[in-house]
Amino acid sequence: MSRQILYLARLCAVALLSGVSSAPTFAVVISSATDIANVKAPANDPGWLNVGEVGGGSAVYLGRGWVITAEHVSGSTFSLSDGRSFTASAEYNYRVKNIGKPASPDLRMFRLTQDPGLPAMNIATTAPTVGTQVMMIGSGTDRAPTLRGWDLAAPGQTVQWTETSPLSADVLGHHLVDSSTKRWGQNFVSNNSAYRTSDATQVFMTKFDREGTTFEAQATPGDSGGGVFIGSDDGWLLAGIMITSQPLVNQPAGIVTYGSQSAMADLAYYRNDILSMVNRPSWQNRTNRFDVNNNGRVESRDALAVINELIRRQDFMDLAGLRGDGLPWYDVNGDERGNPQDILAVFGEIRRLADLPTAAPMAMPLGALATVPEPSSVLLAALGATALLLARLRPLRRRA
Ligand SMILES: [Ca+2]
Ligand SMILES: [Ca+2]
Ligand SMILES: [Ca+2]
Repeated sequence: MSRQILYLARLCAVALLSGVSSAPTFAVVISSATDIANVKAPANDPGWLNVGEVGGGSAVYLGRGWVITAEHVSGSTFSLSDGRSFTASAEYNYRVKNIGKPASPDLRMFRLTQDPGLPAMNIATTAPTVGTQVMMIGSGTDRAPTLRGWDLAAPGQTVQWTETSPLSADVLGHHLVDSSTKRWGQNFVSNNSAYRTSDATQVFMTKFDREGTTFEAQATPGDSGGGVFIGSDDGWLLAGIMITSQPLVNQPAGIVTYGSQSAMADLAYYRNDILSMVNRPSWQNRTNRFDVNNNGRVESRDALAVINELIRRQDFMDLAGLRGDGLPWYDVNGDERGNPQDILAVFGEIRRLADLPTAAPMAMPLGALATVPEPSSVLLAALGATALLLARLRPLRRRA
């Protein structure tokens, strides 16, 4: 089954049943008869509140404003189970990359325009081994309470499914219903991390067993993007993102069966790529760090944008926080501060582009700035302004 089917099935279910269902809240299904404990944060909580909903699927808040979900889950509003919603920035979307493969995995990241004030997740550094216990949190479709059975017959090549009494059935499971609930469940890793061609994703798997963990869990439509956590000596680690389920051969839609598997993107495999984005300076232009005003060119007005903002503030800028869409990319050198170093970096790039044989600007003594030969008088004036600015801001910095 393609990875899209989970999500599409959920969309279809929502579309078909929107007239009768209450608004979908946030679900793995679990095998136990009651789930009173599973629809709220577990006592030993790996990050319950960090798992939210986006579009028709789930998503996990990573930290520094970044959220990760399955690529086939669309949507740009990240809703938390505490009732708060956050908007995704249009300027920070990222498709996670496979190592050494042209195809991209079923993982995407986006950044919020506001800080939700949630703790950062620690991502596992190695794939969980077979037998590792995991906790799965997602907002997938609920199951009906009644245990059902199916007889399997294989006339010709196609396995035929016929619903029957669970007492004599080949396969046991449940019907899925139209509602969904955010829920946590458990399982053991059943398959080691491996590249799954159908999803172009490095995954590990769990198997939904009737005699499994206390709260044996299986991903259902809507769980895509949900979090899979493992315990460690250093506390909980985010090890996977649910991307699909792997049902039995020829299994009908709308049911969940024991023996099916859930597939999770193995985040240890993608860890460096994910963290390179999370830890990236948020005010540095990813396309071209010297292009402060993002007009596609590097020119003196990029430096002037920084100069003007420093003059306006009469202080250096703290650029460690989230950046609103459309604002200039002030942090040229990526130190999460806005200061004259950013201005000098732009000038250095302008000189490099003009192919002038001068020393690196960052290494120049500040007193020499105004005397460096420049291709334009505007640039020269800007350099003078920078030197003045430096003189004005220095006492401020000493005071701070
Ligand atoms: Ca299992
Ligand atoms: Ca520019
Ligand atoms: Ca900077």
